[in-house]
Amino acid sequence: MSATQHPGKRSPSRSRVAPQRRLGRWSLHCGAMRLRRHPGYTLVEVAISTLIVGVLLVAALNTTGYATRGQIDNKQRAQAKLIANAMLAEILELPYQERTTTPAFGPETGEARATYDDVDDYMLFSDSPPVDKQGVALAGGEGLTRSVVVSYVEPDNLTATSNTDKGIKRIVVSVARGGTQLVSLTTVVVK
Ligand SMILES: [Ca+2]
Repeated sequence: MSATQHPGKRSPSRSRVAPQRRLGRWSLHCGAMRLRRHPGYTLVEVAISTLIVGVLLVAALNTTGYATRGQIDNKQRAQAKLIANAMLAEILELPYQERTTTPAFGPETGEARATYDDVDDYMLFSDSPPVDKQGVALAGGEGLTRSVVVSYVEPDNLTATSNTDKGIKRIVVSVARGGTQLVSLTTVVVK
């Protein structure tokens, strides 16, 4: 201590150094605490980590499964739509009704698909697996069932069926797999 320093006061150099030393001791202390508290991973920590990783892995696999299933569903629906459209195109090539004075609703006597010649001949038609008019199986149709419903409908409400011919027929073509409908297409034809 120099002669000019007050006995009760710390020197400026000590006051500047002290905080650093305190910080140093604190850091070492904290480091020592960490070493004491975490000498390594405990069994509990390992178990929890394993559980978390397991849960995340299951979630990731589930997400992948859903995505794959979604892709398969989309592919099946796209194929079903093609097959339904093929039937609609086949029906829409034909006239509104049989060219007789007393047309029947549904196939006339002796008609089969190869000789269907008007729209309502397809009433309640169904094929499984779907085939074309010549009987050739359609690609991707394995396990699918295609069905057709033809109805008279009200001119001012196309969703309402009519018991009599009012000049409009509704055609619905559906494709299902195992009883589950994949696609349903609807159109109307006018007399
Ligand atoms: Ca006919």
